[in-house]
Amino acid sequence: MNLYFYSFTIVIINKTNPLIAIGMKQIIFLFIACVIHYSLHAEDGYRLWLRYDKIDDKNLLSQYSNQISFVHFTDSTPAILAAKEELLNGLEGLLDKKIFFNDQIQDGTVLAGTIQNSNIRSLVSAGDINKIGKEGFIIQTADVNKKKIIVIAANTGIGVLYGCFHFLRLLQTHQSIQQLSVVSAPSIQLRMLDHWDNLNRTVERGYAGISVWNWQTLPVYIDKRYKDYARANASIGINAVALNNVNANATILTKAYLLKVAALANVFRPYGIKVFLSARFSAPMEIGNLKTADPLDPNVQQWWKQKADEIYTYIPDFGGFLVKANSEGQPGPQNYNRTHADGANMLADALAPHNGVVIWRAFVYSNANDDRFKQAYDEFQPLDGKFKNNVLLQVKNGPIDFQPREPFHPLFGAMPATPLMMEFQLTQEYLGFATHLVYLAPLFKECLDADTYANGKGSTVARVIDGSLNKHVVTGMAAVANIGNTINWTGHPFAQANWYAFGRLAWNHEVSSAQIAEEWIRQTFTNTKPDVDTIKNMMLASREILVDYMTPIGLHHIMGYSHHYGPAPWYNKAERADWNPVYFHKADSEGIGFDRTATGSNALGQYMPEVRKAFEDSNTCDEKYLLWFHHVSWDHKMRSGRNLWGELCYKYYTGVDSVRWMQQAWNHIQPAIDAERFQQVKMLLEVQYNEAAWWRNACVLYFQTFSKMPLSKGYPQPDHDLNYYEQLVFPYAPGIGGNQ
Ligand code: GCV
Repeated sequence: MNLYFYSFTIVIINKTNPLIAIGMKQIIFLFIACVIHYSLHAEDGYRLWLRYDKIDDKNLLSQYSNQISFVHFTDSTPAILAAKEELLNGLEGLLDKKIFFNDQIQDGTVLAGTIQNSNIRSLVSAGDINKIGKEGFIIQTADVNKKKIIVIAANTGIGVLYGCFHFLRLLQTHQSIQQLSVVSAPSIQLRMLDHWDNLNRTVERGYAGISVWNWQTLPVYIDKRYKDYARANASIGINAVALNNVNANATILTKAYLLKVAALANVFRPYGIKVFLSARFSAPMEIGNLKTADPLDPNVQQWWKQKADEIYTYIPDFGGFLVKANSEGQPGPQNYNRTHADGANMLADALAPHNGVVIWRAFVYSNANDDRFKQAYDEFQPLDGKFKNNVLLQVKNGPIDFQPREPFHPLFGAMPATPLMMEFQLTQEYLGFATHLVYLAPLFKECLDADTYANGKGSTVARVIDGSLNKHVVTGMAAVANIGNTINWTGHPFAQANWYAFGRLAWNHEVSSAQIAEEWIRQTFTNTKPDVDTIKNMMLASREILVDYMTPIGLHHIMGYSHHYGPAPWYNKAERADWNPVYFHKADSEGIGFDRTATGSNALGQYMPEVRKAFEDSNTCDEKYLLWFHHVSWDHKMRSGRNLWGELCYKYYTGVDSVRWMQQAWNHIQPAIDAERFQQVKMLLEVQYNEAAWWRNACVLYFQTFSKMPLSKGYPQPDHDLNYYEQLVFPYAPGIGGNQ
């Protein structure tokens, strides 16, 4: 349309004044060239990290091109066909040339297939084959009759698919492929996204549009997004997905919806992704006409068995149920004076004949306890060993609720006879929604690398959940998805990095945050080293920056009530005390923080002695966690030499200044970034800056009413008084909330 419009304009100008027209013509052509240039380079972010544009480094391109001309796949199972399509598209895009299928092995062949093929088997070592299990892969260079080839081998079609994605990643990130010897296998079995998507397409705590699942048009209409979603997940090894919100609606278990679920499962299957459903515990009453959902009632048990049998007729590889029970108003076994184990085991029995699993959530808390921190441990730890062996207990990374910083959950390491599954959150419920640039890999790693000391030093959380500490065979890591139907899937272009990082860490929790960031940047934005470094530095610093301007020194849960938008440390009107920010920070004229030592709630007593020891003394406790565990006086001396009040202000002000630094860094690399995403991120950083300043101003003014101390010299006074911040209301706050 643009082109048509401008050529039409030229004709008019030429007719009216030929002299002006020559100069004008040039200007207009220049303009058109710019329009074309812009539209060619416009990036809406839809392709995520799977961008297969021509490699812009000429030498590298010719090296790769010399090494790759043909692909040869040995099988044609659905997974292999998916691998073939991806590899072909990827190679043709990256190398900007036609790639041919070839049955003969020639120089420049990429030979991909399972070890059932004798050619493949003869090229890889038995030792490597044993290491890779069902989903791993081998990529290596080989000489076959003097022909130089690249082999992608696996025990299964899914392994081959993962290998192809890995191989493409090597090219996308400009790695050498001259001497390849990659042997890779996942360290965790279930690598899962949990969608908090409702059947009406709202997404609880979702900030990236409405749900990608269009229940109305399923099962007939298969949106292109479903396949692209599966491709993206497979590219990072995600192999399981819970489609619906854990605050579940039983309707998902009716036949009409199960057929829709089956249609999605059919799209995901070639990509190695199993479908799970969040099951509402009271479903037998709501859609089964039973009078009870008591897990020990034979009719209830029978109902779930029949329901499971029915599901498997539509979805033969159905993964199982994810359950939130007796938490935030959801029904559960405790409604009938039964335990979580009674509830989980009933569902486990129904799924066992089909090899399905139950993922039972440990996110429970109550107002009755003196400290919400302790509830999950108190309820679940005594049940260790009482669950059937197809039950996993899904535990949030920290004891409260996905805060910007939490100590690791005390259940990790405390239930050796039960497989514990990690639950992270990608959707940034407490970390600035999809508006703030926050790279979450450092948060995930902080938890995974924490030492529980359960079996002595080195008993990290990662080793609890990968099963190696207690020899569990069923293992899992889940994350609450940050995906919606917005064009770039996640709202903030950088939020894609969190989806990516989660998948990569679930595959291999030993990879560093920096390496994952670098891979993602190279695939998503640029391969130019200084620009990669600039973006990487921003990403690696971003989480700490957010902690500084939101909840420094161990503050937590001081955000707006219910919608969780912005600061509200003053809030004390919730119907339950443990939903009030004041419950968590406990600021008074003496000081601030939650005493969780033996003189307080003694939540610290839930950790092993070594961990307890590291936290229990306010003078030696890592200051990042100080106010998590101690009520500290305003003039408590910090390691910096400042008193606590001074340090709190320092953190809030530094956090906001650091967002300015991120803005400058981003502006600096403008030439390296396509116009569309550059502008998007630039605008979002400005919103982030404003919101960071809002957090700082509101928190500093509020806490000052207790400390009664002045701001240090040089810190600008907040723009408004405390009353202004307290009166702000947000009818537009996004992310349909839960109940608190
Ligand atoms: C799905 C927090 C969130 C709720 C969420 C809950 C959970 O409380 O605010 O929206 O509900 O966690 O994890 O179950």
